Amino acid sequence: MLRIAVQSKGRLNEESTALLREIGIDVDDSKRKYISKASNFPVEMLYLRDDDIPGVVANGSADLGIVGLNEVMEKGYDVEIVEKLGFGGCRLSLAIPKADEYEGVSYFDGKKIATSYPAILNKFLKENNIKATIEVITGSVEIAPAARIADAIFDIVSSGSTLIANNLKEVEIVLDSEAVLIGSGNLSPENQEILNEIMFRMESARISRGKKYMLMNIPEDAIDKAIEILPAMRSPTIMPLAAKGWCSLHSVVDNDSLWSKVHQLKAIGAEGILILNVEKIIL
Ligand code: PRT
Ligand code: ZN
Repeated sequence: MLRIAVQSKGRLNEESTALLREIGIDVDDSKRKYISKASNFPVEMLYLRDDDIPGVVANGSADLGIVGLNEVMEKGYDVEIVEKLGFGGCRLSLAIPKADEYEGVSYFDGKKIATSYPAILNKFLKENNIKATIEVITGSVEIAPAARIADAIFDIVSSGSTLIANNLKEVEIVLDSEAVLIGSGNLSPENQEILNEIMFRMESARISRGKKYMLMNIPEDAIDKAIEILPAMRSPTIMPLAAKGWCSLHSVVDNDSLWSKVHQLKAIGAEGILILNVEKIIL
């Protein structure tokens, strides 16, 4: 049984459990439960505050954890990053009052900076030889300059609208973050096998995302052009049709280029184009 720590509520909870469901692990995330077993896979979920996840993975209370890279770096525990998960994207940035001139990090010399991430900030200041005071506050960091608690802030930025609403501007990005799967690095052989299966399924889920399956009828003499338009995993599947001179062509395409491909294929004579969702791709 492999134990995975995930955030109990908050920004990462939903996508963490959705990811596990996407790879076929039946997660019961009725949020009042602290621990719950998946019904169809040998994993047990441990629901915690995100701040506690790196620690429980480091001390072996959980085998894996899903948490923001920002929390992992701040806590500084000896855990390994098994996989970047592609959601919960944000950055840890320094921001200052909008009206202030900014010509470089020396701006922060002698200043007071409010943050919930003192360890990451301290490291950045040291590396840049800046002597500033760190004021640790655990919430509403963005109000610190207006409230005269600090001159500047070091906080999570995503869209940037919180900074704008508080008359602040982002001047240095210190860390790019996203949700990561972390592990302690010493699993039993049995749990390592479970992790391998999870990684195998995650890879398949990653490849399948944003893909569509396309099939169409196409005149035989347009096949070469169609193959140029549709580079598939190896090459498109082509099957003869009962109607002479026609065949059926199947391929997988990126959602982003779907409509441009549809128009290119119609231009070379494709008809009856069907577009279907892809459930899973295993290479
Ligand atoms: O209760 P618990 O301790 O578990 O949760 P929490 O309140 O500490 O964290 P939570 O749920 O707010 O965030 C969890 C993780 O989501 C963070 O550690 C980040 O890795 C990630 N994440 C992604 C974010 C954001 N985007 C984000 N925008 N975390 C916080 N914010 C906040 C930020 O603090 C700021 O107040 O949103 C505001 C900025 O957003 P924009 O879009 O206005 O720039
Ligand atoms: Zn937290």
